[in-house]
Order: sequence, then structure tokens, then C-alpha cells
Amino acid sequence: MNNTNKHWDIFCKIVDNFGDIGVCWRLSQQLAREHLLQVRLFIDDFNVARKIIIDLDLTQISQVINNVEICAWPAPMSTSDIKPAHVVIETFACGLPDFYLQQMQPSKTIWINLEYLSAEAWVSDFHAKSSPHPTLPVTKYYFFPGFFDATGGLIREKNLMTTRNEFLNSKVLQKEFWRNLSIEKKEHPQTSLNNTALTTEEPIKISLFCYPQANIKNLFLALENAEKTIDIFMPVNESSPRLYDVFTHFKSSENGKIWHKGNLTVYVIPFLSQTDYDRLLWACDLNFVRGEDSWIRAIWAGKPFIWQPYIQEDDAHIHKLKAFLEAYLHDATQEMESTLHDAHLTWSQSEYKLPQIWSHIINHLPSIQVYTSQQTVALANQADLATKLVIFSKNLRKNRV
Ligand code: TRH
Repeated sequence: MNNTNKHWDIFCKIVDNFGDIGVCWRLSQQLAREHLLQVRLFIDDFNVARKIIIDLDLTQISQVINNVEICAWPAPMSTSDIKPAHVVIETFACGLPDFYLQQMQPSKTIWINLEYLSAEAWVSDFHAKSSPHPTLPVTKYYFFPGFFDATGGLIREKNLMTTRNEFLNSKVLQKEFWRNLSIEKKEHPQTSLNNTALTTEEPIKISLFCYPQANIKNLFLALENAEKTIDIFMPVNESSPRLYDVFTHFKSSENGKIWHKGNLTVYVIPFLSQTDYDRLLWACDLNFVRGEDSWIRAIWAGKPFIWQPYIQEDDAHIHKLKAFLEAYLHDATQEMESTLHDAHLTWSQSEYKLPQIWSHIINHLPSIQVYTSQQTVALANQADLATKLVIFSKNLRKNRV
């Protein structure tokens, strides 16, 4: 690595939820571990960040975890001790501290804004475009994650697919995972990508991570009357939205941690580490995910999933959803296309109500599984976001000299 490109600063402002810090932490670790970069991650809200960076010490303004130097922002940064790095990543247009901006020199620092992920067609046109600062002699470059070659790609660690396959092929690892979750009531079947779980009489396993606007009542109603037994695993923490009113008429046990009605059992489990959350996605037969980071993890899990986009004004999220479905379902049969389209819109758009879609989805999981696996393999053949980001920064520097 060229020494003029080795020091990277990443700025993370936590707007709400866990997506901003989830993405920043994942990317920081990957840049440090796989690209051997010296990464400083500036975070404005340690309290929320600790839900994702479990070892974060709230009393330290600077600390190293997994080879990433984590710094509190902005308090200790009022000093000018902090010099701009070779590459600075402003995430999701969070803005850079003024004193930092003032010190940036066009010949030394590359300034990149990492944008939110979208499958909309315009993303390919805007990726890698630049915009000069209105008053300072520095230029910001826009880096758009995406599903197409002309975008910045998707975050994916180098060994992710191998680690996932090891888990899926190991009964021992799966048992250990469920045991650590303290869910030992049933013998959980070995989960694999060749559908063995779906051909046994074992419960269908579903993970559920969603915004409160999702039509959960409808989903539960359909699943409690499903022909198969269903287990739902719902990770929550104190910052999770209250979802409990959906449990009226359910029988509860274990202090409200297990809810039961008809063929449906819902396990309310603790919010997991990012590593264990990946395992949950791998272990389930269907995953409900949301926002940005869990969406991508569900894609890498290779299991059927329903994505709920982060809710935005003027239904912008529904446009995002439709753009994704159009791209993702491009190779699907007409029947699969309409099933997944209806399921996603029933989940995310209140006017769109097809409650019977959930039993349809459950009955068609094996074929959806086959399609999902194919798409995961195709996307995993593309270059990952961190690699593209490093190449992008190197090219910018080369073109500058
Ligand atoms: O929390 P989110 O709703 O984040 C959102 C989106 O990123 C959205 O685009 C953004 O604008 C908004 O934040 C501000 O959903 P997301 O993106 O899936 O992030 C959740 C993170 O939490 C992700 O890194 C996975 C992680 N996670 C765990 O580590 N353990 C868990 O048990 C669960 C359920 C999630």
C-alpha cells in the first residue's frame, strides 16, 4: 500500500437506529483487517454505538478495538491535534467538523462521501461524481453503494461466504448457536442451502427485524393459521420500537419472552452481536430485514428474505423498494416475481393488503430458496465495496499527481 494512502478517517453521525453505525463499523473493520489500513472512526453518539460495538468503553474518548481507533466526535476534536488523514470518508452526508475541513489540503487528502444504498437506476450515473467545496480548495467525491457494476458495490467481507457455508454445513456450530441463545426446547434441524430444513416436519424458522409500521398483525394472523408450525425469532433491545401490542390473544411464557398462538411461536430474543445476527440469518428459512445493513446481510445469507426500506417522506422508500425488486427479480419466473412483489408491498405499504400472501410465501419457500441462492452467488461474484473504495481512492490520488 502506498504510504500516502494508508491513513483513513471515517466520520459517523448516528441519525437514528443502528444502520449508520452498523455500516461504519463493518467498513472500518474490513478496511483495517483486509486492506491493512490505519483507520480512525469518529462517532458522535457512543451510547447508541455501543449496541453495535459491544466492547466500546463510554469513558474513553479514544480507544482501539479490532485494529480500529475509535474517537468521540465532536468533544475532544476541538483541539487542532487531529490532522486530516490521507483519505477521509464522510458517511451519509454527515458533514465534516469545520476545523478538520479547514486543515484539509487538496494535494494530501482525498475526500469521499459514502452514500446510502439504493438500486435506483440514477445511482450508476451519480456514482464517482465530484463537487468542489463552495469556498475551500477541496473537492468531495460521491461514492454510491449499489447492485450494478457501475456503482460502488456492496459491503462483503472476504471470508463471509466461506464462514457462512461452514456454519450451514455444521450441525455442531448450529446447535451451539441455538444453545447460546438459550433456545433448546426443540431439536433444531440442520439448516442448509439444499432445503433439507424445508422438507422435514420441523418448524419453519423466521427472523424478524422490522419497523413498527410493518403489518405485523397480519403476518402473525396468517402464520398462526399456517399449515406448518412456525418459529419466529425477534431480536430486541431497549431502543427497539414497542411491538408487543401484536401479542394480544397470544399465550405467553418465560416472562414474556415466548409467545404462542395456533401454529406460531414467537421468541423475543436479546439484540445480538453483528456476528451472531449473521448466524441467525443463516440459520433461518426466511428473514425479515430492514434499512440498509441487515438487508445486505440477508442477501449474503442466501435465504429468502423480505426487506422493509427505511421510511421516508413522499413514499421515497416505496420507489426504492420497487427499484430493488425490479432489479433483483429480473430473472425470476412471473409467478415468483409477483409473489415476492406482493409480499414486499404488503409488508411496507399500508394500502397494499394481501394477507393470504404469507401462507403462499411459506408454501413456496423451497423455490424462493433456489432463486435467492442464485442471486446471492451472482452478487457475491462482484467486487465488494471496501475493495472498490480503496481502488477508487488510489485512482483519485494517481490522477491528481
Ligand atoms: O437500524 P436500521 O433501521 O438502520 C437504518 C437504516 O440504515 C437506514 O437506511 C438509515 O437511514 C437509518 O438507519 C438512519 O437498520 P439496518 O440498516 O439494518 O441496521 C441495523 C444494524 O443492526 C445492522 O448492522 C445489523 C445490526 N443488528 C445486530 O447487530 N443485532 C441484531 O440483533 C439486529 C436485529 C441487528
